[in-house]
Amino acid sequence: MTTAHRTCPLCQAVCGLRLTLDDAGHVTNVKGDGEDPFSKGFICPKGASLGRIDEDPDRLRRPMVRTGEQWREVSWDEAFAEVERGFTGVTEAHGRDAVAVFFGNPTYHTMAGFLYRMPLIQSLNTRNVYSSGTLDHMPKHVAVGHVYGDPFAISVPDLDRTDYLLIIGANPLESNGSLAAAPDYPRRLKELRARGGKFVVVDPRRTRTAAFADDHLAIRPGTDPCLLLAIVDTLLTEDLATVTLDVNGLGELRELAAEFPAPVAERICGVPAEDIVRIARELAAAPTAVVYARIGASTVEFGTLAHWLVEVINVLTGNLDSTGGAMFARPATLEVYRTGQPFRTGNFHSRVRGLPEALGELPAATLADEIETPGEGQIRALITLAANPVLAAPNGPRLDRALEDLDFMVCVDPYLNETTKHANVILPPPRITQMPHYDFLLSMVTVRNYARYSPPVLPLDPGQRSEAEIMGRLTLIAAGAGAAADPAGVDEMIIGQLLEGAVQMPGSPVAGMDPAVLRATLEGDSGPELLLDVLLKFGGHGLSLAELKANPHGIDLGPLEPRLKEILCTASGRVELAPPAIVDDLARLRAHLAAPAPEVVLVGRRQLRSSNSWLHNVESLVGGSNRCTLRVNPADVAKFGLGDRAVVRSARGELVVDVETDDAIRPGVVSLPHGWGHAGGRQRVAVATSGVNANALTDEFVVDVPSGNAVFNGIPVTVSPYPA
Ligand SMILES: Nc1nc2c(c(=O)[nH]1)N[C@H]1C(S)=C(S)[C@@H](COP(=O)(O)OP(=O)(O)OC[C@H]3O[C@@H](n4cnc5c(=O)[nH]c(N)nc54)[C@H](O)[C@@H]3O)O[C@H]1N2
Ligand SMILES: Nc1nc2c(c(=O)[nH]1)N[C@H]1C(S)=C(S)[C@@H](COP(=O)(O)OP(=O)(O)OC[C@H]3O[C@@H](n4cnc5c(=O)[nH]c(N)nc54)[C@H](O)[C@@H]3O)O[C@H]1N2
Ligand code: SF4
Ligand SMILES: [Mo]
Repeated sequence: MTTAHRTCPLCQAVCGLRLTLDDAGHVTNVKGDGEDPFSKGFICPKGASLGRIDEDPDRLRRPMVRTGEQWREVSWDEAFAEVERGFTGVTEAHGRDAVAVFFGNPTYHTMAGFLYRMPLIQSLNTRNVYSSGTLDHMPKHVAVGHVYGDPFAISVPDLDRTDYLLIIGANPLESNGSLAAAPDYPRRLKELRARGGKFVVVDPRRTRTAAFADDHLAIRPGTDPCLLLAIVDTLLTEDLATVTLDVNGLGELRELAAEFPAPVAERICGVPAEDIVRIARELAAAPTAVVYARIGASTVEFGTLAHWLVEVINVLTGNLDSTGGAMFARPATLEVYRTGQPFRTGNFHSRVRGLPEALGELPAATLADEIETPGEGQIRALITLAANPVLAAPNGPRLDRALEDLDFMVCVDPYLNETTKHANVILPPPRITQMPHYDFLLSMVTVRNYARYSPPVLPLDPGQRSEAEIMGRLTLIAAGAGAAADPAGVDEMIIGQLLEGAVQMPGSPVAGMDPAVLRATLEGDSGPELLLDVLLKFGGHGLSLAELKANPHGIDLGPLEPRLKEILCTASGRVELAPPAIVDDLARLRAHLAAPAPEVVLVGRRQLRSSNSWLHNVESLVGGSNRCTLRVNPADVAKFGLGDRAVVRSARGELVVDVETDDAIRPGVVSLPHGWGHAGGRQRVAVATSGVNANALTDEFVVDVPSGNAVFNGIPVTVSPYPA
């Protein structure tokens, strides 16, 4: 029996886990790591199932190649040679833009997903870069990009010190938090209360988080910008604002907000005006307060407007970059993603729908258009890395058909599932316990500064390839270096670039030094470890890999501290409260509000034991409360005469669903979780679960225009009994 410690990679809470393994290397027990200074022993049912997830017999262990309907296992060399053939065939015949790449959610949780993303994109040299970013948080990047100049100026609620937390469209008691990494939300929210604080939830459903809150406003989906504008209007007309930062646009903001006083917002949002005014006054009066918004205010038609207004309110109440308010974490690794240049979108546009690029990506909502529409630049090949867009992207069934028509597809994924079944080659990464782990991206959004490195618990099997090597080889193939080139060359190239940048940076502690001398001081047993070492050494806390290895439970790096001055990079040097690129989108909101509101709208929900589309193959995580059902208010069940099942129709599709009566949901709103409807793959448990693909109802033609983000909440639908 051995004990190993590692960070759980399954969600954004970054919990430390303590694994017990038997002599054969099987995980026999998983507990929260009580010695982790951040998670202090917290664990959820997914973390507790890590062993079952890791040893799932349906996980692919060797590369797979498909001929027609037939799959066969092949050697790694054969697989990479096949990838090279497919890739060069397409680029030689149709050019670089004919190859698209799609980075899915788990790439935010793996070292390889962070370290090799840019090298792969650069060597692909295609405009067709897609990710789950445009299914999730692109509105946040675009909003903060325009307000602070830096699209990575992502603040988090200073959860452990705030006196007042307004949560908009997030359900951290089930999701365990998002873009605000905070293991054990329940404890942290209890502590907020215990110190005399208060928290309020805005959500069309009385979620577990809302039920636990002091106050719950059951808003009509998609209308948050109006509620937030009414809060801004109250703050400004009642003279409650305390702006402590240098800002532009206050006058314009006052005029814009005046269009949406609380009584107007009441009619649009279905939230009483006096509640809106009270919340505004409470936000202003609390010693410290913070507004925090997630999916329910992001994957909506006006997600960028909502996220802009969240920033505006945090600035107006004097809580941005201030203790107990919205603060920026200081990660331990070098923040390579910050360019210091003012942000803009639309550096290029998508070919078919003319949608603007954001952060170098095109919207996932237009991927099917780009595959199906003939002409110069049509996508003929696709590389997916940890992505299941058939279940995750709007109008998934259309993508399912479009993927069928590709000339070549390669997937880096442990499963043969709804998306990867279309691949010509599947390259499986190792098991979780065989991977090193460091949260490069999540440490940008921790509610306390914190660092933890987890070396692999188990070695690779003979001949197996690490995810870093897989991505390194894809990078080399795309660069034309061939399937046999040594991927260590990619690591050395990145290390060289980082060291070169560091010695050239004025004021850097290593300015003017010889990169080769610095290279010799780096330590690490693999490419990712060497890269982590260099990023730590030039990072904000001056750490090293050796120090992290000496502290296997993680290192607490202290409470968040103000740092907007370092991050702010607008052209004006001020916080832009009314950036034209965002304010212009209010015209679209006005036009939307002028049309009649639909009688019923669909929203999603996250489930404690799911992780988007990929944990439904583990028996302990499905069944019981974790089912794919349509939640309907009893008044609507009666109104539409529903029985156990119902037909839900939208502009894009229709589904027959199991109905669950739920008085916690607002009348006129129905909720269906995503990531279900498993079909056509080799995940035996998942395929046997009932459930439907919620994204058969979502509409790829409706997006949040400034960010191109997909819309999953507030979808107009009709609901009728089944059978009729
Ligand atoms: N257990 C579990 N945890 C997860 C995941 C998972 O699948 N399962 N997924 C992970 C991922 S990828 C992410 S991005 C995060 C997301 O983390 P969260 O955003 O906290 O998760 P959701 O449950 O999607 O919460 C969105 C809430 O918004 C509400 N809502 C819907 N429409 C509106 C609206 O128009 N306005 C308002 N105000 N609210 C609305 C929904 O009812 C829902 O309760 O969770 C992560 N964690
Ligand atoms: N209707 C609706 N749709 C939604 C949402 C919603 O709320 N409602 N939420 C959206 C959001 S926020 C997100 S983030 C997306 C998520 O959607 P995706 O980005 O597609 O992510 P997942 O469904 O989590 O899993 C993607 C794939 O990663 C594979 N995988 C798991 N671990 C690893 C690994 O270590 N390495 C590799 N290479 N692969 C791995 C899995 O087998 C799976 O095939 O869904 C979006 N879709
Ligand atoms: S809350 Fe998230 S990080 Fe923590 S154990 Fe559960 S899945 Fe893992
Ligand atoms: Mo997400």
